[in-house]
Parts: sequence; structure tokens; C-alpha cells
Amino acid sequence: MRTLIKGGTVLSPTGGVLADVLVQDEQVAAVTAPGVFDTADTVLDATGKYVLPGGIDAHTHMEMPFGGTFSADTFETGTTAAAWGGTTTIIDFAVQAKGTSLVSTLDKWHEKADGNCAVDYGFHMIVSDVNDATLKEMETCIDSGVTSFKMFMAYPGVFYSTDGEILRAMQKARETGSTIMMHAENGIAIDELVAQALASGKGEPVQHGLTRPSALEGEATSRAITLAQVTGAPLYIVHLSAAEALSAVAEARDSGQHVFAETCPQYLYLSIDDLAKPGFEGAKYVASPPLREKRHQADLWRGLRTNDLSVVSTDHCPFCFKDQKELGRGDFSKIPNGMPGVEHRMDLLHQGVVAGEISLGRWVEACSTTPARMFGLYPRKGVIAPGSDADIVIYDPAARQTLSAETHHMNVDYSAYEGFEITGKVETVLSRGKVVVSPSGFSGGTGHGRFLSREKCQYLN
Ligand code: DUC
Ligand code: ZN
Ligand code: ZN
Ligand code: ZN
Repeated sequence: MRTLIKGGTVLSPTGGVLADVLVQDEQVAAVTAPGVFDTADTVLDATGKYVLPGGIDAHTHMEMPFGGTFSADTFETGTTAAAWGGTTTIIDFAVQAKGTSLVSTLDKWHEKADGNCAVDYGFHMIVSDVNDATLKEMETCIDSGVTSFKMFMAYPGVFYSTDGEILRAMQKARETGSTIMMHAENGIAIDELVAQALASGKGEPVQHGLTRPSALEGEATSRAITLAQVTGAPLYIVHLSAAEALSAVAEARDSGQHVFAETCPQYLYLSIDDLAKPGFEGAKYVASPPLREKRHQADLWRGLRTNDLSVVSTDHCPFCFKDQKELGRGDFSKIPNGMPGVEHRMDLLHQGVVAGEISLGRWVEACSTTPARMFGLYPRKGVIAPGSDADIVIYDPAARQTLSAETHHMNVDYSAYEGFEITGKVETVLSRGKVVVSPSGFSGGTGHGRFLSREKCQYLN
């Protein structure tokens, strides 16, 4: 089966060239000057459109247990929504509960995902119980293609690890060449501020932001960097939201340390003003780290340009407003932490291109090529080149659309971006050569998506 994508501008981190792409079965067979081939079983006309490698969202949470409930997207609904938005790979998090093993956790997540995904997927492992057995099991995870481990400096009593535990896991990461991903917020200090706010009768959603000041993200980020320096482990800071944290990352990178960071669209486009919306509306925007004051946004865009922020992921972790966010009415600390976004990452970052904040090449790099290399998927993913999986998006840069819960495909009853006017739209999506989204709708299937066994980070010399 041969598919020819003709007449488009093929994008990579270095920009765009007019070229045709020939797909044979599941892989890219050739990228040629326009017109070299003119027949195939299927010919897709991409004239006036961008042809880019499918997006890789390296940070999602489908069916994730949190605060007595589960994130609302299943692997089926979440990966289908991802496909609609031009994301053809997700890397989700298996979550170790305290007292359980990493291997049984991984088995459990395979049970949730296998046979249910519309696009390809991999896993990171959340380590919340550091002990000799867990550290040994990190090796088994790596052998099974799970080469990155997330830890938390927040949520004492739940996911939290002490500095000593983090140090031990980092030593193991250093020994095995795996990556520690860090949720860097000082949870001990935050819990105190939360208790004080609640004790003085302040229970509304905006308190979520006010009790998690950006300085406590900066402090935790610096501490994680120091622990990584002492152990020699590579470090990836997840969902970086604060200028203080970005400065710490930039300084470490300038000194030559293997420190990387991602940010998320919500920190580029939304702010604490959303959390402060009247009534309980702000609950829609409760995620951790919290939405910040607008002043942080210019720094984050600069970080994306300078590569101190190398990846944009969504931290997609949706909870319905009606029946889930409601758990925290009157007590913001019980609002499940997370926002929907997996469907909108490519579109939202394209707005950064339209506004001149980032280049076209940088859009592709931060949303596809770098996550592929960061998490050991390159060149199978993240590039349109002979031999790569034919995960390809045809994107119409001139189309207009308005984001809304009425039209999105995520299994959640609100949009954090309701009414956002977007320039550009995904037209067609191929996942391993199969057209899964086209102007006539969704033609993929759950079960099409395969588990991706990943190599180690490809930036470590
Ligand atoms: N961190 C995440 O990365 N996702 C959901 C909640 C959290 O704190
Ligand atoms: Zn986190
Ligand atoms: Zn997350
Ligand atoms: Zn619901």
C-alpha cells in the first residue's frame, strides 16, 4: 500500500521545504523533490499545507488515579482526541502506589492501554516508594522500554520523595543511563500554606495558586538540579511554569549539566486570572504547578526560543467540572489537580508561530523531534525521513477554528480554552501510514496504537 503526499511544505527543525512524501505501508519510503512520483494507491494533495512529523506528547495521564477519582479520559478516548489534534504518540505515566512494585504497576498500565489506543504510546514510571526493591526494579523497567522515572517533591504523604530518596533514585539513574523527571515544587512548605489558608476560611479555587508561590517551584527546581549535579544523573523538569525555575534550568545548562525542561500550553496562554474567575469557575484551571501571573509567560516563550525549554507537553489530566472538580467546592485542596489539553497542543503552539514568538522549525522541534530524542524514540518518531514511521500531519496554516467543549473530542465537559480563536487546523493525520483523521472524520481505530519500547535519552553525548 503506497500513499503519496504531494505539493506540501515538509517541516523539520530546520524549517520547511517544498517536497513530496511517499509512504509504503507503515513507513516513510522517500522524501523527494515535487513531482518525482505521481501515482500511488492513495494521493493526498497538500498544496498550501504543512506536512510535519506527528506530534509527540511526552506527558499525559489517561485513567490516572488522583484524589479518590480518575482522570476522565480513558486510553481510548484520550488517544483518539490526541489523533484529532495531530498528536500521534503519547507517553503516559504508570503510577506506583506506595507499597506496590514497579513491575506490577507496569503490568497494570499495560492492561489499561494495550489494545485500546488509537495512536502509539509509551510509558514513564512514577516512583513513589523508594526502597532497595524499587531501585532494582528500575532496571527491569528499562529493559521493558520504560527508561524515565518521575518523582515528586510535592504531595507529602502521597507521591512525595525525600531528598535522600531522590538522591538514591538519581544514583540509580546515573548508573543505568536513565532519566529522572521531576515535579519540582516544595510540597512541605506548600502544605503548610494550604493548611493556613483553609484555617482562615479561604477555600476558593484561587487559593490553589496563592498557596503554591512560584518561588517554591524555583527553590525545588534548584534543589533537584543540585541533587542531579551531586549524583551525575540527567534531569528533566516536568511542567515548568515559573520564571525562577527557568533561571535555575538555564544556569545549570550553561554550566554544562544535563538538565532539560518542558513547559505546557496552559502556562503560555492561561494565568492566575483564570483561577480567580468568579464562583467555582476557577476549579477548571486547578493544576499543579498552578497557573502563574502573566509576567511569567514572556520568560517561557524566551525559554522556548533559547532551548532552555526544549519540549512542550500537555500534562493532559482532565477532570469533569460537574462531577469531579466539584469534590473541592469549599476546599480548594480537594479539587483534583489537572486540566485537559492533549487535543490542542499543536494548534496552541502554532499560535506562537503566528505571533512570531517561535519559528516554524521550533514548533516542530518542541512538539515532535525533541520529545522523540529526549525519550529514546528517534528516528522512528519525530522526523519525516526514509525508514521512519509514517506518523504525519497535514496542517492547514490558514484555516480558522474556535476551540470549544462543544466540538472537542476529549472526554471532559469543559474546555480550558473555550472560545479561543485559532489560526491553523489539522487536516489529515496518518499513524504508521494509516489515515486516522481526514476532512471526512475519524477513520482510526482503538487497537491500532502500539506500545513503544523506548531507548534511553538521546542527548547524553
Ligand atoms: N502533576 C502532574 O504532572 N500531573 C497531574 C498532577 C501533578 O501534580
Ligand atoms: Zn507533576
Ligand atoms: Zn502530569
Ligand atoms: Zn464526568
